Amino acid sequence: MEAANSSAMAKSGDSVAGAVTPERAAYYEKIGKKNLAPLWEVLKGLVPAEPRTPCATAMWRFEDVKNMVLEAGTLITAKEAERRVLVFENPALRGRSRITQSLYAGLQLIMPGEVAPAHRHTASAIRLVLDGEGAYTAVDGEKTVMRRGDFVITPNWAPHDHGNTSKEPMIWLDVLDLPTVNFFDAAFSEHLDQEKQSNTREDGDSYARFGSGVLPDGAKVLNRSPIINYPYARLKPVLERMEGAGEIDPHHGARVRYANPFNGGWATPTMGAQLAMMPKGFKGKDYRSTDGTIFVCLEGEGTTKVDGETLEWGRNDVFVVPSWKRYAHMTKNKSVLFSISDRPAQESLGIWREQN
Ligand code: 1HN
Repeated sequence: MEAANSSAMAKSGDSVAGAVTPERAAYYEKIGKKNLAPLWEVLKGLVPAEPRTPCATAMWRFEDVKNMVLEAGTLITAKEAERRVLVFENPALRGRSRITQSLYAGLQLIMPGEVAPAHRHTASAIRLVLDGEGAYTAVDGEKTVMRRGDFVITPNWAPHDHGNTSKEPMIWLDVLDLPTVNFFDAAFSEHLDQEKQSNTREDGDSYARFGSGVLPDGAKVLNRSPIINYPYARLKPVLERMEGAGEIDPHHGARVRYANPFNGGWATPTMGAQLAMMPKGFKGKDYRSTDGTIFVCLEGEGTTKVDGETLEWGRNDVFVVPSWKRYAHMTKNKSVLFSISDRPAQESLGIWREQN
């Protein structure tokens, strides 16, 4: 097998070694039987001169996906499904439950009165609320009611359950580092005895304690944010302030990072999220970085040019820009774009790069 793969790689132009002569082929066949393979036939593919992602640029319009996930609401309950989610599958990575090589993303629906039972897993999750208002998530004994635009964190191994006590369906984007955790073969999960966690902390406790410019004395320093919910209502005025003051990055607009208050770093060690406001008529400069990035339009309308392809986005549309593809945003109206990627993981490995 190894020998056959090596010759296929050679044909695709990854060989540094020239032709696979009959003598070499026979040799590859012989060593292949001992689970050995010649590095020189695959070296170029293993150490490309620059990133060559198999991931494709892709976009999902909320108008389409909303109706499809609502239809799932007539076919299966949240309890039966455990989580009723449509997975955003990168069109070039179908069947692998991922939107980029390292990240999973999906659209979750919870209908009025439903409960998504308590469980925990080693993958970290974030949620960005897109539609509806008033469902809650409970994380580690703290319940938080979610509103549109809220950014909610479920740290790794934290027990979590969701419920919808409102009268409307609630839809949010989930992003998890599942492909990353599974890549390391480090995944565990379990169900909790109680379907719904009992409250051990007051609602809003983590934001009050850690999101107010102080840190409680003696708080244990964590490598991820202790804040469960970063409410959009608190963040939008920050963007307005920056934009109003002209603090507008030529590529990204007026942008903030969802920060870990302990160290100013990213909210989770594997996934980093940002929120950017761009004025009407913004013409962003070209940018690229090694973190394939998921974008969500929270407000406004615009276009993003990715390697010559133009994506047109509006409210709640989701799109993905693969690693190292050049992109530039332009807006028709004042817009707010959420983005998330594996940048913290890459930074901790010292491999993240950007080019302005
Ligand atoms: C999960 O726990 C949630 O808690 C959503 O809402 C999506 C996808 C795979 C594995 C666990 C949730 C998930 C998930």
